Amino acid sequence: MVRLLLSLLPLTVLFPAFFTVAQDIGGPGPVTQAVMERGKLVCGANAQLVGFGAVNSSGQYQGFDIDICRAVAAAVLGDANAVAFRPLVGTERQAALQGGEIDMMSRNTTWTLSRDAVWGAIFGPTTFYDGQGIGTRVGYGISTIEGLDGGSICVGQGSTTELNISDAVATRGLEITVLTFPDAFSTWQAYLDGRCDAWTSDKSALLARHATAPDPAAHVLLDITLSKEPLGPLSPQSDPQFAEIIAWTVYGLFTAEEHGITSANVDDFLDSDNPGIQRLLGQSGNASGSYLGIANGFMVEVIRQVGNYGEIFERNLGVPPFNLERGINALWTDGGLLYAPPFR
Ligand SMILES: N[C@@H](CCC(=O)N[C@@H](CS)C(=O)NCC(=O)O)C(=O)O
Repeated sequence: MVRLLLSLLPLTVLFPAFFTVAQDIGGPGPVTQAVMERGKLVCGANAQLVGFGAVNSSGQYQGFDIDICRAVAAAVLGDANAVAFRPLVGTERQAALQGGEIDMMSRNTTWTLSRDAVWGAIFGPTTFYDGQGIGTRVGYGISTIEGLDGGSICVGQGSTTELNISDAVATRGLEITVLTFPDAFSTWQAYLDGRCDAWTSDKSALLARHATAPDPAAHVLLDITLSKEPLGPLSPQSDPQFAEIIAWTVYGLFTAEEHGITSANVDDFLDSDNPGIQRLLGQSGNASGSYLGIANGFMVEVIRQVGNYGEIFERNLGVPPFNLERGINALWTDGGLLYAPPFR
């Protein structure tokens, strides 16, 4: 063995780049393999939340979470359009993941202990740091959660939201009737129909719904955050290698923004002499995707076809009618929480 290694030594000296690239993690896991054979990624998505995941007027899925699915398809298959979206309401998520109906999910889904353990999920990096809020009509004159005492609040079933609002009401000793609905659309509709004095969800969802309401200025968020809601992609525990691909695709989106690499200028960076950029893009013999069993330059296709994190955020959420601020979803270098480990 030692003799064999010694005899290989001159080769590693002569061709270090080859040996770096060849150190991959082995064959693809079962989910990656299925995606590759099918030539399509099946991504569980929201079809009802404009800005994050919704079907647009031309019948295409569009939104921040949708672009995360597309980025993973570009990473694994080299084609951001090779995605079949599977619409999921909140209560369908666990079964879709456990039944193998989807390869991954990117659908305003909060990372929690029980979802890790009971759903059998591996959560990827958080793509949107959120918190639960309460929305109400300006005309109702309610400005605090205590102002809802004796009233009612609408909430969607099968969500962290449903659990958090019960805690928030109980710990404050309030008498608020919590009305639950099977999906996001019926929850919002019930509130609009005046069946509840307020409604509660992730703040991003409240803002997105208010912004696209017939009368956006008629709705307001109370100045309260009831919980932490780290939203991000997830995949089945059966394939940790696929989970690594999702994780490093998201980290690659953060890192591309850090370096100022965009869909418009990525080609200018292919011969960059910055070693960090070479590693991100898998250029100059540096290993990148080969560690994950996918194309070494996977991030080139991801950035070229989908853009960096900042582009994804701005295109879907930074524009009217949402005009969302980056807030804590800024890069760590700008005082936010987005921080990727090194591509090395
Ligand atoms: N992030 C939360 C909530 C996700 C969610 O989809 N909530 C639905 C109810 S099931 C909702 O009402 N969303 C607001 C909307 O889409 O307007 C979770 O993972 O449970």
